[in-house]
Amino acid sequence: MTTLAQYLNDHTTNSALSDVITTITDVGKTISQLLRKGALADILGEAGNQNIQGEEQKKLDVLANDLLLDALAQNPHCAGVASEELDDAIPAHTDGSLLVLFDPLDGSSNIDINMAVGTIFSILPYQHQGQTSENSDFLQAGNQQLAAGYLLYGTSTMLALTIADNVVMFSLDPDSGDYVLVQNNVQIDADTSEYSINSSNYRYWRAPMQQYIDELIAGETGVRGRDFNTRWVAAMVGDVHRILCRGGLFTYPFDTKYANKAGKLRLMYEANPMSLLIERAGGDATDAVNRILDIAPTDIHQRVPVVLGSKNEVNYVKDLHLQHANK
Ligand code: AFP
Repeated sequence: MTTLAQYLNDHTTNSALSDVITTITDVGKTISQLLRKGALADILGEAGNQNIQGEEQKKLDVLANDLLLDALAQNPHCAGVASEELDDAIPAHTDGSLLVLFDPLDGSSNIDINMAVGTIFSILPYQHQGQTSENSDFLQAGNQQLAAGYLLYGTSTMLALTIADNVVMFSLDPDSGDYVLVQNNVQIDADTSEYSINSSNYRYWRAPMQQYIDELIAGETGVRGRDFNTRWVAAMVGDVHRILCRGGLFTYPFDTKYANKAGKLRLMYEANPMSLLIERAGGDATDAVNRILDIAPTDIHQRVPVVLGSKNEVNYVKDLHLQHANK
């Protein structure tokens, strides 16, 4: 049995990185315990305010956010923290070497119905040690991430993590309180017959995405010549976890539903960390055409269309978009 502590000890010489990952995953244990108690811990329901994205916050969004902020503020390696729930990044220790970004509680609409939710995190290097960190320090492309991962609070609590080139999964043992390695070197098949999309937005998509989904629905009667199946967890953590386990394609594409949103997902808190996991597991992650990890961010809260998962399927979507662009 390899615990997370042993794994970090064996796989990175960056003790600051290990320490920050430990801080985040320790908070994950607390969030997991709160979720197990559910209504009994008075954590369900609305918080009564909105976040920077204009979204209603749940009590657990606020609680998970505060728990992570408090813990990371005490970690001397953390130079600053940016959260999906905060207007601006918060500076921490000027001597810290790391910046942490997180979505404290992904899949908020699942909280009150006892379905899977998660915490997503991304860790970047801090370039200006000795100075107070600012929003602009976080504006690094996803390919600069030193580590990324998520905690999935499902039927069991799992941690998916990538440091160096490897993607690994741990299960939280509720008896010992340890994260125990359950899968090393996670790899995704290049082909799949499973896809995830919120089809209720169909009329807001661009033509190539509509064509793609039409082809999948036509199945063996259409150009793809085989049937496809749909799954939608409504928490990206859940959908990405399924893809890491058995392949698939996940997309939250560009849509025109809201004028100011290029799709729904956040580049820094959702798309980048998930893209690093998926790419390192042998998949691809694009905004339909371009590699997500190479996007130069201009705003810590910017949104990006996301198409990720099994390589051949992601490339199929890309080809359709390029064909339409060249018409
Ligand atoms: P929250 O960030 O509000 O928890 O939303 C979750 C999410 O960003 C992502 O995890 C899901 O895939 C997606 O939203 C679900 O969106 P729809 O409600 O539009 O299906």
